[in-house]
Amino acid sequence: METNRLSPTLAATLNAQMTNEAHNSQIYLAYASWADDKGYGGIANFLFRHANEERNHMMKFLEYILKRGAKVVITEIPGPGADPVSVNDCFEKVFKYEVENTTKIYDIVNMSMAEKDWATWNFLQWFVKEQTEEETLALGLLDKIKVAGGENAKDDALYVLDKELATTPDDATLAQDVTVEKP
Ligand code: OFO
Repeated sequence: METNRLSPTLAATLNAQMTNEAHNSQIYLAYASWADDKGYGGIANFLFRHANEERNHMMKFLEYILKRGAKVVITEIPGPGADPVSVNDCFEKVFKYEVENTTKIYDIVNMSMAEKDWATWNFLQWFVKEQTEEETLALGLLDKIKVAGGENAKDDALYVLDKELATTPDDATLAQDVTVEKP
């Protein structure tokens, strides 16, 4: 009896996305280690927390594939690439990777819609929202570093930014959660 509820194409794509999320976790881990090595403990703390988030995303894909009766395929995880060259470069890269991941999620949403696999479509909506949040967060970080002077940010501005990031929450407020009283 056939118990697999995912098409071969979707199963392969969801497996690839699972590895992608693990790859993103490696990137955050590498950038966090770079930041810590440079003396930015607050930025490192923020990035280490995000490495965990990406790892959680990986687990969500893994569980979903299993729960739909398909096979999970664990492969090697690609390396994170070169270290950032500055705090500004670090945040620009974080934003770029988040946008790239959003595009990947949207592609799978399109595939699930084309297949009329509404369970997968529904599962992916969590990630659509999550990516909106993460892009908002990354954009907020880019704004902060821009205000601090971007590539030319001075040590005292970076010191303040570093302190702030140690306690910056993991989640950004989404536009749909804003009210007149709480803009
Ligand atoms: Fe997995 O959330 Fe961003 O990339």
